[in-house]
Amino acid sequence: MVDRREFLRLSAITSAAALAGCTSASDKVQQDEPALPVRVLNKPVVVSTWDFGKAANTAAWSILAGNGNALDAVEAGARVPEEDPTNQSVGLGGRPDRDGHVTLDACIMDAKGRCGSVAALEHIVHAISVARAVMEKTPHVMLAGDGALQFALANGFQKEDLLTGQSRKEWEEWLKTAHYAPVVNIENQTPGNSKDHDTIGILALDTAGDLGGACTTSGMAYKLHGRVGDSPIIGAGLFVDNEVGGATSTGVGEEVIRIAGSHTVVELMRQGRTPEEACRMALERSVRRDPAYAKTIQVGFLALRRDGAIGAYALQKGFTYAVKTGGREEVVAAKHIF
Ligand code: SD4
Repeated sequence: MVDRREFLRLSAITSAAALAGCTSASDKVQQDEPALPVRVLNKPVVVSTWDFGKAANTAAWSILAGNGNALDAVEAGARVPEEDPTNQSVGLGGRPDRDGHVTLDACIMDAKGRCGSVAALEHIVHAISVARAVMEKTPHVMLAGDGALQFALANGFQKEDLLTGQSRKEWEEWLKTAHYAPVVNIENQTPGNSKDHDTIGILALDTAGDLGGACTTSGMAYKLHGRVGDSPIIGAGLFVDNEVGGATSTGVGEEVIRIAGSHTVVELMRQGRTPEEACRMALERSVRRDPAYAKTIQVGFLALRRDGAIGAYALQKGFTYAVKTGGREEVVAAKHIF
């Protein structure tokens, strides 16, 4: 309950703020003074999770550099690992579930807050483009399983076998010792080895100042059939708010869903946190929630603020992200909590 004195005090603050004209959310972001050093980049800029994000950034850059829009750029970027059969956690060549099905999760979001998503989609290489078609051609946000496949086929996508010889071989090897429960943390088997963590989350800021984001994965290897991770869930694996910034995640999706990860990162940036602080503070929620569990899993967040500032943080060592802008192209190792 607000007493009369407190009410008058709040009213005075509100009127002073109104007189000063400082009510716009975008103004707040522009006025933010980062507490931690952040890289302030020129537009356009694209950032992606993991080392292989570099190739994705190159594809996205070819669109951004020609004044193309962020949505087209992130889709083009996400398609690169999707069609790479040597990448075993995204698209073609992805590791299957415990029953041998390669099932893909993907989502995409644009500057207007429009979004589309597919979950547990089989047989289609470019899940990200199906997600975009859901956004643009249906009144829905998310299609799952066979319905997503039927929608893709009806929209001209080709049906393909996504299980490559290498992924089949590894899965058959895994089956020799597999218990009924999926190996939840298989991605963390060799800490520090980035090849074991391969969801791509990609965020771009175009020359018009608009943001876009995409996230695509074959999910946790040897998961239960039907398992859906964070990557196709708007607010978990990806969130974009043009007034603030965008965020995306990689790692154990169950934990990212529990803390509504990417949305949490964006909301922390809205409150004035730098991208790096926002990523770290979101992870600290997981640590407070279950410290012992948090020590055993990997989760990484990557964020791009609407002014081009970027930041990332992970629970464990080994999370990297790729940055590309006019004068700069590099892969950066994220800070980590443990
Ligand atoms: C998932 N977040 O399906 C994904 C997997 C991942 O690095 O990001 N791996 O839970």
